[in-house]
Amino acid sequence: MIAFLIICMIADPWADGSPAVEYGAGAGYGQAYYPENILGPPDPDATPAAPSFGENNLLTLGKDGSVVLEFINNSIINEPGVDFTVFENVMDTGSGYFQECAFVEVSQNGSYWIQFPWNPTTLQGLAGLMPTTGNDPTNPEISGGDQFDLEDVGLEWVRFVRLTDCGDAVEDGGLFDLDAVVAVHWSTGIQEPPVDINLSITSPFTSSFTIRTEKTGKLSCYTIDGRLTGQWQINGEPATINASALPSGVLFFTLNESLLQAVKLVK
Ligand SMILES: [Ca+2]
Ligand SMILES: [Ca+2]
Ligand SMILES: [Ca+2]
Ligand SMILES: [Ca+2]
Repeated sequence: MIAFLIICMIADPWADGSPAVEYGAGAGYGQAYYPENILGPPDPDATPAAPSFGENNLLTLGKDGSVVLEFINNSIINEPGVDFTVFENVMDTGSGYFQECAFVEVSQNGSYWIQFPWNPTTLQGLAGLMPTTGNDPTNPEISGGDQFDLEDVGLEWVRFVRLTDCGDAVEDGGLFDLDAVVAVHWSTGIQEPPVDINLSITSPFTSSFTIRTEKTGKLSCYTIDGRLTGQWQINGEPATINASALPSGVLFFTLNESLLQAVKLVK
């Protein structure tokens, strides 16, 4: 009971650590303040017309650069609606938003990642689209920022979020500057990953994926509504599997007792 109370006292909705960063071309801004400048709440002084700009609040990832945030004293959990929000220093110029975008992935164990699907026309599903309001960052109705629902990737909880600068994949304003990632729905219970880390599938994939495992068995693929869409015999060696017949979106794979998820992108 005492341990439970202590955990409740120290737990918070903010990201708690950053176990990995890879800078790309043009990075540098904010590195002297990393990781503190991307942990905790977003810049409380940010507004849409005057967004955050200090190096003590922002980290520029650089072209194709990436950073991992870890939630240590809390997990982000899936409840109805938005489960976490990413804050960048998006500016409302009066005639539109100045946007610098990043891909968003989530993970339960920090080694197996699922990317949020995104729309190349509207850019919905990326981070770096919506300004920070300066209001309560844990309330998605008033916080601004880019909001994500774990329902969209079929996960009930995650402890890691990875942001990757979109580089040349998206026509945006330039380089993504991360301010913060904040849990909206969260739990103090630290959950152990159910995924067997000796089994992995490349995600996202388009026409084929690679499965790596030391096990043998029947690999089955299901859609999010439970429809069986493919089966393959696995012999314990890394294998590239033709996935052109699989539908796009979130897919579930089972091999013996292990359950994995992966995302097939629209071709
Ligand atoms: Ca936390
Ligand atoms: Ca949700
Ligand atoms: Ca920016
Ligand atoms: Ca910050």
